[in-house]
Amino acid sequence: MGNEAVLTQLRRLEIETPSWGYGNSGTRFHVFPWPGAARTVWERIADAALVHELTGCCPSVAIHVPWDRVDDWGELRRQAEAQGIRIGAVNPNLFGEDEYRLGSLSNPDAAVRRRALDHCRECVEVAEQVGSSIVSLWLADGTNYPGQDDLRGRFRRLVDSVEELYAALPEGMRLLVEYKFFEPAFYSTDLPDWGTAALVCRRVGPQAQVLVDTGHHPQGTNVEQIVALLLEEGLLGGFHFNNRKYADDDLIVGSIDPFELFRIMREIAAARRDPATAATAGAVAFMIDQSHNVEGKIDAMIQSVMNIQTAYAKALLVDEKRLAEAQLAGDVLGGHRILLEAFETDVRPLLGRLRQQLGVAEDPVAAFRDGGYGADLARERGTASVESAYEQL
Ligand code: RM4
Ligand code: MN
Ligand code: MN
Repeated sequence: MGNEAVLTQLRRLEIETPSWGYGNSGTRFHVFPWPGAARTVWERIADAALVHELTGCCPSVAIHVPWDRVDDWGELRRQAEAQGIRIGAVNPNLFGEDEYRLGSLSNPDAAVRRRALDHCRECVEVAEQVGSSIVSLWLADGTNYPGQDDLRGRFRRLVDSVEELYAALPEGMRLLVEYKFFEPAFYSTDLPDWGTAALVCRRVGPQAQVLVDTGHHPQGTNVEQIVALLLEEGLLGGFHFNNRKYADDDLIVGSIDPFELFRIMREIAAARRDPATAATAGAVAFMIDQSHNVEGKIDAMIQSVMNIQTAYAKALLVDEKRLAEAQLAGDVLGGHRILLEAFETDVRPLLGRLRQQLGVAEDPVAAFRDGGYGADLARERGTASVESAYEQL
């Protein structure tokens, strides 16, 4: 693909940032408060709007309920829109209540399952009110010990619950089902992998698709192959981008393994060109799910956005025609080198042009850092003490 065509594709890339990435977060050991970090949902929306202003490519913000609960969802929508962004995926929270000790949608107790389901249905209504078309489901459900619960029984309860939730989806709204291999459950997790998530989606219907959180796989997993297979099956709904070294680290996207990010984005780029997968690939939601423990929030988010753009630019530069020829000819190293050629291309000049076209600075992180935003926010908001469970995550 030539540079102009690459620019056209890059201009279409929209990345959603998470409200929960703007507040203070930490580990179970400590939460280090960051001066000026957002304290309320209104401040989180404002920070997401600032990221959009500086990058030109983050027009929506995901919310988590009840962390971002407000009395008037219409007002939240208006506030976001007044600042140039919209509300994106609505994430029900099925792990923050005492009653979820043994799970939410697959809890052995029918009354708990019902309340979890009611909360999910409430999130569908919230999505309608804020003008969003995605409800994103991640479950902490699982068990800690062999024998704690019946594994087939848990799956059956889960599917029954998701079926009921699916029935509440209005036309055009998607349910994205996210998996994670462990944590907080340590022996079994009810949605541990893409295969299980895909099975659940297939059981309920086409408005349900899988969400791939890049940090939710065991060491060494070939994430781009998962992406390729889900695309091929029409089942890839979206991403939660972040990076990991050991577990669900939620580090800056592309910070540990930019080559993996490139390989993932290349599957997207290739699938968008293939008529068999173009529709699925074109509807994939690119979302960031990140939390910052020792670094600032806003510039880290912007860095993630830039790293995704970099990886996508390189992915678009892959010479797919020559690659297909090398593959057909059985030229193993030749095919590999075609990928490397794209990965090693310096795309900074191209991204500079993209940002010129988007009307933002060539280096949005530097624009944030040099623009005095951090100091202004710190002055305005102070250094928040860590006062809620949300900030302990
Ligand atoms: C989970 C998962 C979810 C996110 C929560 C906060 O590990 O990644 O997507 O909403 O963390
Ligand atoms: Mn996630
Ligand atoms: Mn996670």
